[in-house]
Amino acid sequence: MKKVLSGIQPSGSLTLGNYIGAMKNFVKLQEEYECYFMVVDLHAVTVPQEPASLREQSEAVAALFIAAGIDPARSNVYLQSHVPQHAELCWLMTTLTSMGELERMTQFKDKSSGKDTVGAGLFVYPALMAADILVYNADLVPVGEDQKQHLELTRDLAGRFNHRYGEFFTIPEPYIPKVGARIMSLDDGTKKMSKSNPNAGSYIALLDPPDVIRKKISRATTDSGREVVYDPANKPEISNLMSIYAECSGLSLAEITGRYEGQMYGGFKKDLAEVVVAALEPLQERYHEIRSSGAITDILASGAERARAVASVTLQGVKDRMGFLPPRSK
Ligand code: ATP
Ligand code: LTN
Repeated sequence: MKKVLSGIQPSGSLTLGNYIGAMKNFVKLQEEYECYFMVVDLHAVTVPQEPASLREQSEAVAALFIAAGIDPARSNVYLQSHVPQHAELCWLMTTLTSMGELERMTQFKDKSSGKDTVGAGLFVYPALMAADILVYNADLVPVGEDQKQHLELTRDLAGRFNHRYGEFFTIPEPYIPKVGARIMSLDDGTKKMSKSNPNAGSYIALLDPPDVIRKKISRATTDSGREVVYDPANKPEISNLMSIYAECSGLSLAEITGRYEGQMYGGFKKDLAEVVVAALEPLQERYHEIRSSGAITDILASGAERARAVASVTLQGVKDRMGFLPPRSK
């Protein structure tokens, strides 16, 4: 069975961007693949995290995976830090990665710009992501558009290892949705919606109550003009809202354009708010059930156990090929 792997950082409250760009595809792919879905807590600490909120968000993200429809009996759901092989393989991967490659990563440039000090972990972040993927020999990696560059580096590193030490790693393919791969911020149609944006009005969190969702959508900035037409190059803001509508309702962009022909933004936004509220309602209900049941602890324990079994075999293979002596008992 082919393998799928992906991860989401517990660096804030998950947004509609995370859901549309990544999680929706996790749910779809679990039908046909052996799946590994991680809460990437080691990645989250590449920028400062408050310990109590890291603990809370790690469990919340895992519960949202399940609430979104990931079946823990079928897919492995776990925390990255519970599988130490990720960090160990990351170290080996950094030895294959050049400084120049890491300097070219746009996520690093965005997250480090304007900061007085930047942790080295933020710089080597892509080597950890490569280790995450390669340690299971994943075939497919469902992510949003912003992760494409990291995936390309992962493919290069896998190829480099194979070339130097002999065929070993599977070269993974990205799996990026056609619509919704880059949901934009509600306050700025040129920036991606992001859970770590300090302005909570810029994103819709999956756990936002209905009235908060309505308020955020009514305040979302829209392009000048009044027609509801999909034109991302010239009208990024209304086009973004239309993508959200399409992804939450199941209607196509053409159907939405037809439905709102000749109408103004106001009515469209009101309907959009109801479409989003209805799409998130069942997910929110399941989330609260899962959290109060306490089932997450066991789900994470068995997910990590299965993941460690696979990851340790790959890591041993890497170390053998690189020339590390195996530990021997006396
Ligand atoms: P942060 O702001 O803390 O960097 P983030 O909101 O960008 O976080 P990640 O944990 O980095 O979220 O991303 C998890 C997954 O969600 C990735 O596959 C990423 O590509 C996808 N994703 C994140 N934001 C969006 C977005 N605005 N549109 C589509 N997909 C997204
Ligand atoms: N860098 C990703 C999160 C991530 C990931 C992964 C995604 C960490 N490891 C492995 C896919 C596969 C991000 O979304 N910021």
